[in-house]
Amino acid sequence: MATTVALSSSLKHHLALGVRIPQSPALCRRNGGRVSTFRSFPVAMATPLEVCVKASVTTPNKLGDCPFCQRVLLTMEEKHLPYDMKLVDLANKPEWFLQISPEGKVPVAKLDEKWVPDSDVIAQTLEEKYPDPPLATLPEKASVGSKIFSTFIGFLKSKDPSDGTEQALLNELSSFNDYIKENGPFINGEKVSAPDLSLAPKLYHLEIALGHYKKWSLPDTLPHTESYMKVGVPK
Ligand SMILES: N[C@@H](CCC(=O)N[C@@H](CS)C(=O)NCC(=O)O)C(=O)O
Repeated sequence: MATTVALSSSLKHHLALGVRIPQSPALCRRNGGRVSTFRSFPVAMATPLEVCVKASVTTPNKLGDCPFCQRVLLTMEEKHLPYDMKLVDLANKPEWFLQISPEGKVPVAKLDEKWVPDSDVIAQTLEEKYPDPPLATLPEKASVGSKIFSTFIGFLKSKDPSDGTEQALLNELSSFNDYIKENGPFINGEKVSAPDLSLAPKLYHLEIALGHYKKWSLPDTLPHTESYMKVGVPK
């Protein structure tokens, strides 16, 4: 399944393997604190899309742990769009960045000569401007798994083991498990779609953060969620 491999490869590169984007060294240039990276794709696009994303706090010149940025990059990858990635140190935001993102948030992408914030808006705009391959789903599918991230953050921040936050997360993961069992392997069935590109990076963060801070792991009772979490490529 070509798309499966593409998502797997993208996620591995972005998330698991030190977040490198497949690139030609000749196309990677560094200027000041910025790293500009773009891939060459066989698309009729003169200039790569510019996108500001979070820089790693531990490794210089690497993509950081922002699932919203990763969603935008994955969307560009799935749509075979060349992009020019600017890594932003969120602990020390440069002036050029604050001018294009007054709220100081990433991701921000330059679309039609305008800097556009927010991964929801960027993904939607990319879908409208570059409809091929289509990634949109029916509205009822677009919201599948959409409460997992907020319940994960609730549990992560919780200091009281009996406050119900773990159970709230388990309920969402369990609903997702049932959904994927019936409808998978991806949210829209056989093919990757926009909600997968939003959810997969968040599940990756969930696994790493809860494993590290709470010594928590997904229960064996959720095998479909687990296989989906294996870089978004269900077995
Ligand atoms: N709703 C926004 C959320 C973006 C967001 O919260 N980004 C975080 C990084 S993961 C950020 O830029 N935070 C600003 C900061 O840390 O100073 C989206 O979907 O793009």
